[in-house]
Amino acid sequence: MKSRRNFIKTALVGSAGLLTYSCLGGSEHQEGNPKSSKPVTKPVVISTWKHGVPANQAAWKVLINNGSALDAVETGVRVSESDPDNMTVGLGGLPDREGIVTLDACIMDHNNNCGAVGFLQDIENPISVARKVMEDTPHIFMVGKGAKMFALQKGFKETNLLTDKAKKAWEEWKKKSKYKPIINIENHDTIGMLALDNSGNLSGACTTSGLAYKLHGRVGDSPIIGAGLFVDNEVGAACATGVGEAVIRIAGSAIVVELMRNGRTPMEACKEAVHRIIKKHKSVEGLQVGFLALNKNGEYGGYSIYQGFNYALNTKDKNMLVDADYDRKWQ
Ligand code: SD4
Repeated sequence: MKSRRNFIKTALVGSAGLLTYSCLGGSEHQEGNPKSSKPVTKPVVISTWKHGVPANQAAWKVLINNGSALDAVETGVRVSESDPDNMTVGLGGLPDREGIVTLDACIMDHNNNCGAVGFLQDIENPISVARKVMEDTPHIFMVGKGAKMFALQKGFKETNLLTDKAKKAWEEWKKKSKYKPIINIENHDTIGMLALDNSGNLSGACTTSGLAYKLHGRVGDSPIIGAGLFVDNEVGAACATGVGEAVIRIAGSAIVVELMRNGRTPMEACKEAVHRIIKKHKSVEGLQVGFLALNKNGEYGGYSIYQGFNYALNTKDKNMLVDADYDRKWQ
């Protein structure tokens, strides 16, 4: 929680889009969104939120060693999944209202191969289970007990994902049991990662513990191909973060990719998808959604309903946290 609060503070201070991130080796500063209009040098990796920074670093090592985008995104998001201090992904994720941590994840490669797991319990790295579903089964999406059984058969070990810190937060929440997600503070640190490798291939991964204190059994957009993540190697890739129900309603990530296919830049595509969400809801009060996109030329962009969404970016000459553009301020 503490690190997220710090992030909120940073995001607020950086309201004009100026953001400094000292851990980024070189403390780069970036004003606003570097809407790249020219192709950038391969490889490129982008991922949602500040925890994307260490995740990108792991992915980058794979990419600069000529590894595949697929290996890069899996390696990258595993960092967030295994970080007990990240309270919305993997180990240490906030539980549902019954106190049970349930995880959702999906992965997609440059050949439209994809794998996903939903409502998975007791397994620290759901993204790797999703990859096994993709590579070792004729299926795409496995959920619940079956997904866990499959993971155990594949050699994943059973882990208690509910850390003391998350348990305490849940016990505190139970006192009032009020279900009101607070935008940019709770519930919005899913990691979605998109990469373009040296061979020019795109892949993506998305993993989350979902909305904190959700109803037991609820699954959001993150493991749904076309909603939380979509990759089309001819065009580009996109992923989403925020309130999953809103993303699913417009097939968010698939729409972003289609908009890029029709000529939009990644940022324009994300913006248009966000506007579609706004249009389809009577009110978006308290409803945060952010999209991130990367096209075949290595151009990238992000856009969110509310201010505060940011993403980590690595290219050969950039290593930074970028404030995404947004439709409105949230305070
Ligand atoms: C969900 N989209 O389960 C996820 C939550 C999220 O950052 O993105 N958190 O709806």
